[in-house]
Amino acid sequence: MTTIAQDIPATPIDPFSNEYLLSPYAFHTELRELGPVSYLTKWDSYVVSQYQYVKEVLDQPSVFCSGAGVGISNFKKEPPWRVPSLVLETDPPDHTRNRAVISKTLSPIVLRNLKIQFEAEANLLIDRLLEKRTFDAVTDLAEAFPLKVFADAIGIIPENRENLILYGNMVFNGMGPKNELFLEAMSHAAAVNPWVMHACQRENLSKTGLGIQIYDAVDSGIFTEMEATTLVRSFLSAGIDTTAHAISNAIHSFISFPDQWAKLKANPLLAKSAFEEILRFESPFQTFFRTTTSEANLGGCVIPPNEKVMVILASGNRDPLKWDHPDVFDISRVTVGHLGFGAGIHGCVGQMLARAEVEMLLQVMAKKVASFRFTGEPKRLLHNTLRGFEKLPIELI
Ligand code: OVV
Repeated sequence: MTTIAQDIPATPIDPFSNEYLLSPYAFHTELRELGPVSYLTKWDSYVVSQYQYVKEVLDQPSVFCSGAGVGISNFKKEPPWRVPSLVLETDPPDHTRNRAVISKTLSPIVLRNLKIQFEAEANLLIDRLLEKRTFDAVTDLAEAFPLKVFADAIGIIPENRENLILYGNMVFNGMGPKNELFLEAMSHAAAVNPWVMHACQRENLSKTGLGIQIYDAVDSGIFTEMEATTLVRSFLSAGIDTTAHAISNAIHSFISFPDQWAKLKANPLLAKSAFEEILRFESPFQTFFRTTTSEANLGGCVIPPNEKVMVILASGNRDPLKWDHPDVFDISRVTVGHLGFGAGIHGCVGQMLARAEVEMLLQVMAKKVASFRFTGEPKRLLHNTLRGFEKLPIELI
Protein backbone atom coordinates (compact mmCIF):
# COMPACT_ATOMS: atom_id res chain seq x y z
CA MET A 1 0.00 0.00 0.00
CA THR A 2 1.34 3.42 -0.83
CA THR A 3 0.68 6.22 1.61
CA ILE A 4 0.42 9.73 0.33
CA ALA A 5 2.38 12.27 2.36
CA GLN A 6 -0.02 14.38 4.42
CA ASP A 7 0.50 17.85 5.78
CA ILE A 8 1.15 17.84 9.51
CA PRO A 9 -1.15 20.37 11.23
CA ALA A 10 0.47 22.85 13.61
CA THR A 11 -1.34 23.55 16.89
CA PRO A 12 -1.00 26.25 19.54
CA ILE A 13 -1.97 23.71 22.25
CA ASP A 14 0.61 23.91 25.03
CA PRO A 15 0.86 20.59 26.90
CA PHE A 16 2.89 22.28 29.64
CA SER A 17 0.47 25.12 30.39
CA ASN A 18 -1.25 25.04 33.77
CA GLU A 19 -4.63 24.86 32.07
CA TYR A 20 -3.63 21.72 30.16
CA LEU A 21 -1.88 20.05 33.08
CA LEU A 22 -4.85 20.51 35.41
CA SER A 23 -7.32 19.15 32.89
CA PRO A 24 -5.68 17.44 29.90
CA TYR A 25 -8.47 15.26 28.52
CA ALA A 26 -10.32 17.81 26.38
CA PHE A 27 -6.96 18.80 24.87
CA HIS A 28 -6.22 15.13 24.13
CA THR A 29 -9.49 14.91 22.22
CA GLU A 30 -8.55 18.00 20.22
CA LEU A 31 -5.12 16.58 19.43
CA ARG A 32 -6.51 13.17 18.37
CA GLU A 33 -8.93 14.93 16.04
CA LEU A 34 -6.05 16.73 14.31
CA GLY A 35 -4.84 13.40 12.88
CA PRO A 36 -2.02 10.89 13.45
CA VAL A 37 0.63 13.56 14.04
CA SER A 38 0.53 17.26 14.84
CA TYR A 39 3.20 19.85 15.53
CA LEU A 40 3.44 21.83 18.78
CA THR A 41 4.34 25.31 17.62
CA LYS A 42 5.29 26.51 21.08
CA TRP A 43 7.81 23.71 21.71
CA ASP A 44 9.10 22.70 18.26
CA SER A 45 8.02 19.12 18.87
CA TYR A 46 5.74 16.69 17.08
CA VAL A 47 2.98 14.98 19.05
CA VAL A 48 1.18 11.65 18.71
CA SER A 49 -2.06 11.08 20.60
CA GLN A 50 -4.18 8.40 18.87
CA TYR A 51 -3.94 4.88 20.30
CA GLN A 52 -2.89 3.30 17.01
CA TYR A 53 -0.03 5.70 16.40
CA VAL A 54 1.17 5.75 20.00
CA LYS A 55 1.55 1.99 19.58
CA GLU A 56 3.28 2.40 16.21
CA VAL A 57 5.84 4.75 17.75
CA LEU A 58 6.54 2.43 20.67
CA ASP A 59 6.81 -0.60 18.40
CA GLN A 60 9.55 1.01 16.27
CA PRO A 61 12.34 1.83 18.73
CA SER A 62 14.95 1.97 15.97
CA VAL A 63 13.07 4.84 14.26
CA PHE A 64 11.78 6.51 17.45
CA CYS A 65 14.77 6.18 19.77
CA SER A 66 15.19 6.77 23.51
CA GLY A 67 18.94 7.42 23.55
CA ALA A 68 18.44 11.14 22.86
CA GLY A 69 16.30 11.37 26.00
CA VAL A 70 12.62 10.72 26.72
CA GLY A 71 11.88 14.26 27.83
CA ILE A 72 11.44 17.28 25.61
CA SER A 73 15.19 17.95 25.59
CA ASN A 74 17.24 16.39 22.77
CA PHE A 75 20.50 15.06 24.27
CA LYS A 76 22.10 15.49 20.84
CA LYS A 77 21.53 19.23 21.16
CA GLU A 78 21.88 19.88 24.91
CA PRO A 79 23.52 17.93 27.73
CA PRO A 80 21.23 15.97 30.11
CA TRP A 81 20.89 17.14 33.73
CA ARG A 82 22.06 13.76 35.07
CA VAL A 83 24.02 10.75 33.85
CA PRO A 84 21.47 9.17 31.46
CA SER A 85 19.58 6.11 32.64
CA LEU A 86 21.03 2.84 31.34
CA VAL A 87 17.56 1.53 30.55
CA LEU A 88 15.14 4.42 30.04
CA GLU A 89 17.42 6.61 27.95
CA THR A 90 19.25 3.90 25.99
CA ASP A 91 18.69 1.92 22.81
CA PRO A 92 19.52 -1.64 21.79
CA PRO A 93 21.90 -3.40 22.07
CA ASP A 94 22.90 -1.76 25.39
CA HIS A 95 19.28 -1.42 26.48
CA THR A 96 18.63 -5.12 25.92
CA ARG A 97 21.61 -6.16 28.05
CA ASN A 98 20.89 -3.68 30.86
CA ARG A 99 17.18 -4.37 31.04
CA ALA A 100 17.85 -8.10 31.28
CA VAL A 101 19.89 -7.53 34.45
CA ILE A 102 16.96 -5.70 36.10
CA SER A 103 14.45 -8.17 34.79
CA LYS A 104 16.37 -11.09 36.29
CA THR A 105 15.86 -9.69 39.80
CA LEU A 106 12.06 -9.65 39.33
CA SER A 107 11.36 -13.37 38.98
CA PRO A 108 7.88 -14.81 39.66
CA ILE A 109 9.04 -16.47 42.88
CA VAL A 110 10.53 -13.21 44.18
CA LEU A 111 7.32 -11.39 43.32
CA ARG A 112 5.21 -14.02 45.06
CA ASN A 113 7.19 -13.56 48.26
CA LEU A 114 7.07 -9.78 48.00
CA LYS A 115 3.32 -9.89 47.56
CA ILE A 116 3.01 -11.54 50.98
CA GLN A 117 5.05 -8.73 52.54
CA PHE A 118 3.02 -6.09 50.67
CA GLU A 119 -0.21 -7.55 52.05
CA ALA A 120 1.13 -7.55 55.60
CA GLU A 121 2.31 -3.92 55.30
CA ALA A 122 -0.97 -2.87 53.70
CA ASN A 123 -2.83 -4.32 56.69
CA LEU A 124 -0.61 -2.46 59.15
CA LEU A 125 -0.94 0.83 57.29
CA ILE A 126 -4.70 0.66 56.80
CA ASP A 127 -5.24 -0.30 60.47
CA ARG A 128 -3.20 2.73 61.48
CA LEU A 129 -5.10 5.03 59.12
CA LEU A 130 -8.50 3.71 60.28
CA GLU A 131 -7.48 4.69 63.76
CA LYS A 132 -6.32 8.11 62.61
CA ARG A 133 -9.52 8.54 60.56
CA THR A 134 -8.76 11.88 58.88
CA PHE A 135 -5.53 12.48 57.02
CA ASP A 136 -3.96 13.52 53.71
CA ALA A 137 -4.15 10.48 51.44
CA VAL A 138 -1.23 11.76 49.35
CA THR A 139 1.42 11.80 52.06
CA ASP A 140 -0.02 9.36 54.60
CA LEU A 141 -1.19 6.67 52.20
CA ALA A 142 -0.15 7.06 48.54
CA GLU A 143 3.44 8.06 49.28
CA ALA A 144 3.83 6.23 52.58
CA PHE A 145 3.05 2.81 51.11
CA PRO A 146 5.68 2.63 48.30
CA LEU A 147 8.19 4.52 50.47
CA LYS A 148 7.92 1.62 52.88
CA VAL A 149 7.34 -1.47 50.74
CA PHE A 150 9.11 -0.61 47.50
CA ALA A 151 12.15 0.89 49.18
CA ASP A 152 12.30 -2.15 51.51
CA ALA A 153 12.08 -4.49 48.50
CA ILE A 154 15.00 -2.74 46.81
CA GLY A 155 16.93 -2.64 50.10
CA ILE A 156 17.25 1.12 50.56
CA ILE A 157 18.52 2.66 53.83
CA PRO A 158 15.63 3.74 56.07
CA GLU A 159 16.97 7.24 56.80
CA ASN A 160 15.71 10.18 54.72
CA ARG A 161 13.63 8.14 52.31
CA GLU A 162 11.46 11.19 51.67
CA ASN A 163 14.30 12.18 49.32
CA LEU A 164 12.91 9.57 46.95
CA ILE A 165 9.78 11.66 46.40
CA LEU A 166 11.89 14.73 45.68
CA TYR A 167 14.08 12.70 43.34
CA GLY A 168 11.13 11.26 41.43
CA ASN A 169 9.90 14.82 41.06
CA MET A 170 13.21 15.84 39.53
CA VAL A 171 13.22 12.89 37.14
CA PHE A 172 9.65 13.39 35.91
CA ASN A 173 9.35 17.19 36.03
CA GLY A 174 12.81 17.09 34.43
CA MET A 175 11.27 15.54 31.32
CA GLY A 176 9.45 18.79 30.64
CA PRO A 177 10.75 22.15 29.43
CA LYS A 178 12.66 24.43 31.80
CA ASN A 179 9.51 25.98 33.26
CA GLU A 180 8.76 26.76 36.91
CA LEU A 181 7.89 23.12 37.65
CA PHE A 182 11.23 21.99 36.27
CA LEU A 183 13.18 24.60 38.20
CA GLU A 184 11.33 24.00 41.49
CA ALA A 185 12.00 20.26 41.24
CA MET A 186 15.68 20.81 40.41
CA SER A 187 16.13 23.24 43.30
CA HIS A 188 16.43 20.17 45.55
CA ALA A 189 19.22 18.62 43.46
CA ALA A 190 22.12 19.58 45.71
CA ALA A 191 20.64 17.76 48.70
CA VAL A 192 18.89 14.90 46.93
CA ASN A 193 21.34 13.72 44.22
CA PRO A 194 24.18 12.80 46.59
CA TRP A 195 21.74 10.96 48.89
CA VAL A 196 20.37 8.94 45.94
CA MET A 197 23.81 7.94 44.68
CA HIS A 198 24.85 7.06 48.24
CA ALA A 199 21.75 4.88 48.69
CA CYS A 200 22.47 3.04 45.41
CA GLN A 201 26.02 2.04 46.30
CA ARG A 202 26.77 -1.61 46.97
CA GLU A 203 27.80 -1.12 50.60
CA ASN A 204 24.61 0.79 51.48
CA LEU A 205 22.11 -1.67 50.03
CA SER A 206 20.57 -4.37 52.20
CA LYS A 207 21.99 -7.85 51.66
CA THR A 208 18.55 -9.26 50.94
CA GLY A 209 16.99 -6.70 48.59
CA LEU A 210 16.77 -6.54 44.81
CA GLY A 211 19.24 -3.66 44.44
CA ILE A 212 22.29 -5.57 45.58
CA GLN A 213 21.61 -8.25 42.96
CA ILE A 214 22.48 -5.75 40.22
CA TYR A 215 26.02 -5.87 41.55
CA ASP A 216 26.22 -9.57 40.65
CA ALA A 217 26.59 -8.33 37.06
CA VAL A 218 29.71 -6.43 38.12
CA ASP A 219 31.13 -9.54 39.70
CA SER A 220 30.52 -11.48 36.49
CA GLY A 221 32.20 -8.77 34.40
CA ILE A 222 29.12 -7.33 32.62
CA PHE A 223 29.18 -3.92 34.34
CA THR A 224 31.50 -1.51 36.05
CA GLU A 225 30.69 -0.64 39.66
CA MET A 226 29.48 2.81 38.49
CA GLU A 227 27.16 1.27 35.88
CA ALA A 228 25.60 -0.94 38.54
CA THR A 229 25.02 2.10 40.77
CA THR A 230 23.35 3.91 37.87
CA LEU A 231 21.17 0.89 37.17
CA VAL A 232 20.03 0.66 40.80
CA ARG A 233 19.15 4.35 40.46
CA SER A 234 16.56 3.32 37.84
CA PHE A 235 14.57 1.41 40.47
CA LEU A 236 14.43 4.57 42.55
CA SER A 237 13.65 6.88 39.65
CA ALA A 238 10.81 4.84 38.26
CA GLY A 239 9.32 3.03 41.23
CA ILE A 240 8.06 5.51 43.80
CA ASP A 241 6.27 8.56 42.36
CA THR A 242 4.56 6.55 39.62
CA THR A 243 3.04 4.12 42.13
CA ALA A 244 2.25 6.89 44.62
CA HIS A 245 0.28 8.85 42.02
CA ALA A 246 -1.52 5.70 40.90
CA ILE A 247 -2.66 5.20 44.51
CA SER A 248 -3.80 8.84 44.83
CA ASN A 249 -5.67 8.54 41.55
CA ALA A 250 -7.27 5.31 42.79
CA ILE A 251 -8.50 6.94 46.01
CA HIS A 252 -9.84 9.93 44.11
CA SER A 253 -11.58 7.77 41.52
CA PHE A 254 -13.20 5.49 44.11
CA ILE A 255 -14.53 8.42 46.13
CA SER A 256 -15.78 10.10 42.96
CA PHE A 257 -17.44 6.92 41.63
CA PRO A 258 -19.02 5.25 44.69
CA ASP A 259 -20.70 2.58 42.54
CA GLN A 260 -17.22 1.31 41.57
CA TRP A 261 -16.16 1.30 45.23
CA ALA A 262 -19.27 -0.73 46.06
CA LYS A 263 -18.35 -3.15 43.29
CA LEU A 264 -14.84 -3.58 44.70
CA LYS A 265 -16.13 -4.04 48.25
CA ALA A 266 -18.53 -6.72 47.05
CA ASN A 267 -15.62 -8.54 45.42
CA PRO A 268 -12.15 -7.54 46.68
CA LEU A 269 -10.58 -9.83 44.08
CA LEU A 270 -11.48 -7.14 41.54
CA ALA A 271 -8.53 -5.17 42.98
CA LYS A 272 -6.32 -6.52 40.22
CA SER A 273 -8.48 -5.37 37.33
CA ALA A 274 -9.33 -2.14 39.20
CA PHE A 275 -5.65 -1.18 39.17
CA GLU A 276 -5.45 -1.69 35.39
CA GLU A 277 -8.51 0.50 34.91
CA ILE A 278 -6.99 3.22 37.09
CA LEU A 279 -3.87 3.17 34.92
CA ARG A 280 -6.02 3.49 31.82
CA PHE A 281 -8.43 6.08 33.20
CA GLU A 282 -5.95 8.30 35.05
CA SER A 283 -2.51 7.27 33.80
CA PRO A 284 0.09 8.48 36.32
CA PHE A 285 2.81 8.54 33.62
CA GLN A 286 0.93 10.65 31.05
CA THR A 287 3.55 11.42 28.48
CA PHE A 288 7.08 10.89 27.25
CA PHE A 289 9.12 11.70 24.18
CA ARG A 290 11.04 9.82 21.53
CA THR A 291 13.49 11.21 18.96
CA THR A 292 13.43 10.27 15.26
CA THR A 293 16.61 8.59 14.00
CA SER A 294 15.56 8.94 10.35
CA GLU A 295 12.59 10.22 8.38
CA ALA A 296 9.55 8.60 10.01
CA ASN A 297 6.15 7.92 8.48
CA LEU A 298 3.10 7.69 10.73
CA GLY A 299 -0.18 7.26 8.88
CA GLY A 300 1.17 9.24 5.91
CA CYS A 301 2.61 12.03 8.08
CA VAL A 302 6.35 12.34 7.49
CA ILE A 303 8.49 13.56 10.40
CA PRO A 304 12.08 14.62 9.60
CA PRO A 305 15.07 12.99 11.34
CA ASN A 306 16.37 14.16 14.76
CA GLU A 307 13.02 15.62 15.84
CA LYS A 308 11.35 15.18 19.22
CA VAL A 309 8.00 13.37 19.23
CA MET A 310 5.73 13.69 22.26
CA VAL A 311 3.88 10.45 22.94
CA ILE A 312 0.69 10.88 24.98
CA LEU A 313 0.01 7.49 26.56
CA ALA A 314 -2.91 8.93 28.53
CA SER A 315 -4.60 10.04 25.32
CA GLY A 316 -4.20 6.60 23.72
CA ASN A 317 -5.82 5.27 26.88
CA ARG A 318 -8.95 7.33 26.20
CA ASP A 319 -9.08 7.07 22.40
CA PRO A 320 -12.70 6.27 21.44
CA LEU A 321 -11.45 4.36 18.39
CA LYS A 322 -9.95 1.85 20.83
CA TRP A 323 -12.20 2.02 23.93
CA ASP A 324 -15.97 1.97 24.42
CA HIS A 325 -17.02 4.91 26.59
CA PRO A 326 -13.39 5.81 27.34
CA ASP A 327 -14.32 8.50 29.87
CA VAL A 328 -16.21 6.06 32.08
CA PHE A 329 -14.35 4.55 35.06
CA ASP A 330 -15.35 0.88 35.13
CA ILE A 331 -13.22 -1.54 37.16
CA SER A 332 -14.67 -4.58 35.44
CA ARG A 333 -13.81 -3.37 31.94
CA VAL A 334 -11.42 -5.38 29.76
CA THR A 335 -8.29 -3.20 29.84
CA VAL A 336 -5.96 -5.42 27.81
CA GLY A 337 -3.69 -3.26 25.67
CA HIS A 338 -3.83 -0.15 27.87
CA LEU A 339 -0.72 2.01 27.68
CA GLY A 340 -0.36 2.85 31.37
CA PHE A 341 2.90 0.89 31.53
CA GLY A 342 3.96 1.97 28.03
CA ALA A 343 4.47 -0.76 25.43
CA GLY A 344 7.20 -2.43 23.38
CA ILE A 345 10.82 -2.94 24.43
CA HIS A 346 10.68 -0.10 26.99
CA GLY A 347 7.38 -1.24 28.54
CA CYS A 348 7.62 -0.96 32.34
CA VAL A 349 10.05 -3.61 33.60
CA GLY A 350 8.68 -3.28 37.14
CA GLN A 351 5.03 -3.60 36.23
CA MET A 352 4.51 -6.89 38.07
CA LEU A 353 5.97 -5.34 41.21
CA ALA A 354 3.72 -2.28 40.88
CA ARG A 355 0.72 -4.56 40.35
CA ALA A 356 1.59 -6.59 43.43
CA GLU A 357 1.80 -3.43 45.54
CA VAL A 358 -1.41 -1.76 44.48
CA GLU A 359 -3.43 -4.94 44.16
CA MET A 360 -2.64 -5.83 47.76
CA LEU A 361 -3.34 -2.32 49.02
CA LEU A 362 -6.71 -2.08 47.25
CA GLN A 363 -7.68 -5.57 48.36
CA VAL A 364 -6.94 -4.77 52.00
CA MET A 365 -8.84 -1.47 51.70
CA ALA A 366 -11.83 -3.22 50.15
CA LYS A 367 -11.95 -5.64 53.09
CA LYS A 368 -11.33 -3.16 55.91
CA VAL A 369 -12.66 0.24 54.88
CA ALA A 370 -16.44 0.62 55.06
CA SER A 371 -16.49 4.01 53.37
CA PHE A 372 -14.47 7.10 52.74
CA ARG A 373 -15.09 10.72 51.86
CA PHE A 374 -13.28 13.95 51.08
CA THR A 375 -12.94 16.26 54.08
CA GLY A 376 -11.68 19.15 51.93
CA GLU A 377 -11.08 20.07 48.29
CA PRO A 378 -8.72 17.63 46.54
CA LYS A 379 -5.85 19.60 45.04
CA ARG A 380 -4.56 18.44 41.66
CA LEU A 381 -0.80 18.36 41.22
CA LEU A 382 0.74 20.58 38.57
CA HIS A 383 3.39 18.36 37.03
CA ASN A 384 5.14 18.21 33.66
CA THR A 385 4.75 14.44 33.26
CA LEU A 386 2.77 12.80 36.06
CA ARG A 387 -0.92 13.04 36.88
CA GLY A 388 -1.78 12.90 40.55
CA PHE A 389 -2.67 15.04 43.53
CA GLU A 390 -0.89 17.47 45.77
CA LYS A 391 -3.48 17.10 48.53
CA LEU A 392 -6.27 14.63 49.09
CA PRO A 393 -7.83 15.24 52.51
CA ILE A 394 -10.02 12.25 53.38
CA GLU A 395 -11.77 10.43 56.17
CA LEU A 396 -11.76 6.63 56.37
CA ILE A 397 -14.45 4.77 58.28
C1 OVV B 1 10.53 4.29 33.62
C2 OVV B 1 11.49 5.24 34.21
C3 OVV B 1 11.06 6.44 34.63
C4 OVV B 1 11.95 7.32 35.16
C5 OVV B 1 13.28 7.00 35.27
C6 OVV B 1 13.75 5.79 34.85
C7 OVV B 1 12.84 4.90 34.31
C8 OVV B 1 15.21 5.48 34.94
O1 OVV B 1 15.63 4.44 34.47
O2 OVV B 1 15.97 6.28 35.47
